Amino acid sequence: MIKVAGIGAGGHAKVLLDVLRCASGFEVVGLVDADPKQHGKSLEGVSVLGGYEALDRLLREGVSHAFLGVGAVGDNQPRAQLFERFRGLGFHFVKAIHPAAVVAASAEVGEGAAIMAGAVVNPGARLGVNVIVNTGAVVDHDCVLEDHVHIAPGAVLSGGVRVGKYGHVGTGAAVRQGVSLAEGALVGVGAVVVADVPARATVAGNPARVRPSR
Ligand code: JB2
Repeated sequence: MIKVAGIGAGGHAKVLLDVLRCASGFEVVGLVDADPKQHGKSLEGVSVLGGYEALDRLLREGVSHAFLGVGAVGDNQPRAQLFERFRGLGFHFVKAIHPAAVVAASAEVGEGAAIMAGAVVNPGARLGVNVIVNTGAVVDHDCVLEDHVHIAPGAVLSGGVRVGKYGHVGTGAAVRQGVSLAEGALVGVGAVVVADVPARATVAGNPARVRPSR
């Protein structure tokens, strides 16, 4: 059993706790949360031990694996900062892959990946570190998801799509084959993306068009 600490005690952490339980081989020993109101509570039967001081203590006690349970929908920079900070302190981020996800043998999956139930990652896909492929999302063959990308539930990326660092593809969106989303692009819920998206642009609609900058 690998002992694991969880960072965050909200909705995303709740799903990840179930993924790790179903995946087996992991024992989540506790959660930490920035919000003191969460301390002393429990989530899915796992205690919220405290804030970052609790994480330091776990590390000293030999718990050197973690998962990042902060989803931060639409802005992946906070997730990236947390990931880099705690990796810098010595934590290794586990790959949380639900047994009901399909991940091709030739797909590459980076440290800290979260691949939820019903997701499909097809052959030749390459996922960087701290990537989320959320419930029922499809990442087809030869897609490249750079570090800290989040593909939200039910989104579909056709073959050869590239999503730059920090990119977010919203729930139920569809992206045509071969399209590139540059760093920090945000695709709105249900958008149909048929052309490349510039860095840090927000696109929405069908066909997706660039919206005023964030
Ligand atoms: O820097 C942090 C930090 N920032 C927020 N450090 C730690 N340790 N905890 C942090 N948090 C905590 O994460 C908040 O205090 C809060 O308890 C939790 C976030 O919970 P929430 O349910 O608001 O969001 P989420 O990120 O778990 O889930 C969102 O993203 C998922 C992908 C939701 O929108 C979900 O519906 C979605 N599926």
